[in-house]
Amino acid sequence: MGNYYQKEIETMPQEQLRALQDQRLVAQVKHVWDNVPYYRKKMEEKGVTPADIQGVADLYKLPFLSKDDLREAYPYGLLAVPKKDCVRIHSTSGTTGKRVVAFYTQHDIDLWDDCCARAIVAAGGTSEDVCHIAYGFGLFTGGAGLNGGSHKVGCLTLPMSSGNTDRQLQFMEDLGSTILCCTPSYAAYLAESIHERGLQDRIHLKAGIFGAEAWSEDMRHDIENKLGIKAYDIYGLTETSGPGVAFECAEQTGMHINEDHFIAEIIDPDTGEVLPEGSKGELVFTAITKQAFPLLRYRTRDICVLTRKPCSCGRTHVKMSKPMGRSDDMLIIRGINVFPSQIETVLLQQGYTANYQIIVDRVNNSDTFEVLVEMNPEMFSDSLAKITAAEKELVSALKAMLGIAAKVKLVTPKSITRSEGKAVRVIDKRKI
Ligand code: DLL
Repeated sequence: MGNYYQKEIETMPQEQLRALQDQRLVAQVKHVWDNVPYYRKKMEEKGVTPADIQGVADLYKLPFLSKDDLREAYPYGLLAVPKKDCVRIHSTSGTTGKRVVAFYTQHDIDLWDDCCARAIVAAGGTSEDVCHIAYGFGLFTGGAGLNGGSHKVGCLTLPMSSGNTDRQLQFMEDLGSTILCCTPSYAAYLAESIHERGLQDRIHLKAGIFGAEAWSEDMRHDIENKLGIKAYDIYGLTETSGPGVAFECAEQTGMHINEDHFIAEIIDPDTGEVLPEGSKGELVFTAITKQAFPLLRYRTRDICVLTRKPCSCGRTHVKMSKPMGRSDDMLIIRGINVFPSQIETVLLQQGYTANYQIIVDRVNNSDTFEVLVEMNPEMFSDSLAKITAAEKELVSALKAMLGIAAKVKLVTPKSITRSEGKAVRVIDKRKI
């Protein structure tokens, strides 16, 4: 069965796993009740106390947490340990520009690294491998998470970060990278660059661990064929530590959720009702081992399906499908989370109206991102140079808010079609 990392836990019989979750959940609810007044108040409002939670079967009694709670409690309101016990912060964009901030103790980092190590091992990684990490390093969790996991597996780790394709390819060739970790769109771009430069014979990759954004089976096959590798999906979100909440094994029919650390539920996004296994709905996570930022019943807004069908790899942990969409309006463009409301905030701050349209497409496996903005009537007679300068200003303001570059086009007033119902702010042409 290959080289298993933490095999005992990953192949634990389901009843035993459930008992472990029961015990960890009870302790976690107490920890949160004792240390997070914000969540305690939510529990009190729902008339629930820790005594009501004896195990996973009682989970439904707890209140949900959402991105709005994170915004309300920003920055320290959900912290469950003294600040002095935290060693790291990661962050991602929030709904109106306020960032989501996640905190980690050293123990949290250690468990997170374990989760990422499992993903690397499931992709065939061993201490013989050279693990090339081209996810961004910094506030984004991708680089740090896979870096920690790679160390645990004992791979020779290359913390490349993203960008600078020439250097990526040079190191990949010179150092003999065997596992590539990055977003699927960057993997596709690297694959194309390798072909354009005729480097196929000098690259020795065998596997890729790609996630942080949606990617189709077609895209998987394209990357696999171009790079001569097996491409594995990996899932996670900043709020639950980062990548490694779930990962694919060689069967490639969904991602095993690390159930010793996270309890997964599927709910109806409209009513909040818990749905039976196999139903399509919103994924909700309860973190049962995290110390610093232990979110209970956190609504991910990702729509997917869970299955407990036995897997040929021997792992017993539940599998989630690839996310099939979102129950909110968040877009993921080149791996970055973008909310239309953030764009609106920038436009209003800069004196424009809220008449805009976001056009996203995928050309040559890379996302394009354009924002059409109606100019104000007084700008209509401005010179081309003045309009170009205004567009440039908007490009920088949007970049500062979103952390990603958009193409901005100022269009004539009233030229963006008005809708009779909800405004059509986003045209997403990507087929994923
Ligand atoms: O994207 C963490 C991550 C880094 C995952 C590297 C995998 C690899 P956030 O920036 O907080 O965290 O974005 C989380 O990204 O709710 C999903 O909507 C989406 N997402 C993450 N992984 C996948 C995936 C990281 N494999 C949000 N497929 C999540 C589709 C994904 N969507």
